[in-house]
Amino acid sequence: MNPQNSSSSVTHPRGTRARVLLSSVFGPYAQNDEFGSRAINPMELYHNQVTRAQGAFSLRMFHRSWGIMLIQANISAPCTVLDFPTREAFARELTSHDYEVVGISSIIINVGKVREMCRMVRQLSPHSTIIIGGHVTAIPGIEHLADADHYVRGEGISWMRRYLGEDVTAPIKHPAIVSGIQTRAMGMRLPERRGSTAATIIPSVGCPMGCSFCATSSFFGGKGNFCNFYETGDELFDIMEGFETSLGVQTFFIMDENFLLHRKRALQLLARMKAAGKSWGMAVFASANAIKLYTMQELVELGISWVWMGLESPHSVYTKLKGTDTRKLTHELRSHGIRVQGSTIIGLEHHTPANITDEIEHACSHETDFHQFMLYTPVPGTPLYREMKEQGRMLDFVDLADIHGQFKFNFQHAAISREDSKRFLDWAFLHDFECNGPSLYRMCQTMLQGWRRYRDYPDPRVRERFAREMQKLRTGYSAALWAMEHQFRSVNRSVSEKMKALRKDVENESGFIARLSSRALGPLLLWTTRREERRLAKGKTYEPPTFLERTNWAST
Ligand code: B12
Ligand code: SF4
Repeated sequence: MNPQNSSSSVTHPRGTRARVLLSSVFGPYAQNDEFGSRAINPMELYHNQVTRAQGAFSLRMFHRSWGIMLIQANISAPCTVLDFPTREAFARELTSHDYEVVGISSIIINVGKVREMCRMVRQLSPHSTIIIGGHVTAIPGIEHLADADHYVRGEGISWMRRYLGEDVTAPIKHPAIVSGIQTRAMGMRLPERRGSTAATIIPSVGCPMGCSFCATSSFFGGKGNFCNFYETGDELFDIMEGFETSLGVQTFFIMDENFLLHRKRALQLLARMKAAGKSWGMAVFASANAIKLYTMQELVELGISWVWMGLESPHSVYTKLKGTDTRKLTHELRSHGIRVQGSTIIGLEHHTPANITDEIEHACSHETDFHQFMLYTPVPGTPLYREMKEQGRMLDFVDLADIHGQFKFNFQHAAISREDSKRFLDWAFLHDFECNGPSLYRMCQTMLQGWRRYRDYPDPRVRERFAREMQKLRTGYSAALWAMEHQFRSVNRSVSEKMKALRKDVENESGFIARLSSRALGPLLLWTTRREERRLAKGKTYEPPTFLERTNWAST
């Protein structure tokens, strides 16, 4: 239980019989509106903050609101989750059922929507108790911005259980979560076959590293603290095995801010995987110093196929990078078939107009598979925010809806202006794309390296995993390489030549199938890519579908 939670001892008079609606904020998201939606800030992970300069090559997908899904799975009260509603759908749900409790989940930028949703609840379902949870509650004075009854800071499952008079110490049940929804790339929607998309596993929330700018860390207790839902590798193994059966998956997106930091748990999971012959793949977030706790063999045997890692400037002061040559590490990981998603902050304290381009070039020289760039952003609730506030450097006129790290500085930087911050950020994305090519191509490079290195590895689990990846390379990806190579000729000829060489390598390794697929499907993908470029140029955006899920429900 987080001590910052408001009203932590209050319980609802109907206890676990109270009907609960849990909702994320309403859409649409990827367009400018009066509630704080911004075209620049779509409800998409990659297209928002990673591949957004990659045009039709950008990887596009949505992710569900896992916080409310976890809460729903862990209360026994009748509960509805409404995810990505429209305003109309939210109003309809409020009026068509009698909810005693309405919980709204949001991050800071969407506070305008939270305010509107509270107003709607007061009007349409005046007897409901309104609870606001998630990062939005880190805003100082949130009580004056949105009219709720409770503002829940930090971990929400235990708060909700206590509020409903349920057992706070009961084990956490993990809901079955398909990680990405409606994935598209190069103008094509990928088929959503059973098991084709990873399952999300959430072992914990928060991060004990406590970097001063980090909202996730500070929201769950800051340096030295975090909330662990599953302490042991055994628990994780059982959950993963369950989803292998129910969802048909063999890959997992581990949503833990620093999964590899917990070495004992990871190695216990590895031992169970080995004993049961599990050829699973895992995408994880991990800091460079945590990755260094493992040998490459351990990482590969654990099934680590994707690492999201901070690559701050060599001159930064963050302990997560201490003593690590991140370029060497990135190169090494990729040579073992592990895709690297780098994350670089633009506008650190020591950045100036004179050194920032070198720093961005240094970041791009890592040649990661994916690269996220974010503006250095003091976010309410973080130590950095408090520090900037004390120094009188926060720009108080900036709308909260614009504090998402992809627009302009929200504070007075020592050397870089607010306008230039956006220019440097945009250039970073573009430069990475133009120098290194589409992320889809870079992934293919890494997958081939992994397969070549591990195809004869003694552990059959590892061989099987790389063989699965190679199967994708010789079919769909091979066709994508053909199309990328042709489309990229006008952007960067030398990168296009490298794509061609890679495609030839894949074909040489796989023979007829890869050649057939690149020649037959490649031109089709080139056509869909160009069609998508035209659509994007006309302003096409994508929105997630609405989900409505009820549990413990008996209709009235
Ligand atoms: C998945 C994710 C997304 C998904 C969105 C999924 C969705 N449906 O909303 C995508 C990729 C689209 C996304 C986009 C963005 N995101 Co995001 N995202 C995350 C991420 C990685 C995981 C969130 C998660 O599910 N965590 C696990 C769950 C269990 O934790 P939780 O949501 O916090 O929920 C717990 C509590 O908060 C609480 N709780 C939550 N809701 C409720 C509701 C009630 C009623 C109660 C009682 C409690 C409660 O209980 C839960 C269990 O303990 C987090 C980082 C992180 N590790 O949390 C960033 C994070 C939430 N995102 C963030 C940001 C800034 C963004 C973007 C603005 C980024 C950008 N510029 O690209 C955009 C905004 C898009 C938009 N238009 O809204 C910030 C929020 C900062 C802040 N202080 O507000 C975070 C914390 C990352 C960071 N460290 O900066 N994001
Ligand atoms: S290591 Fe990453 S998740 Fe952990 S506090 Fe630092 S920035 Fe946040």
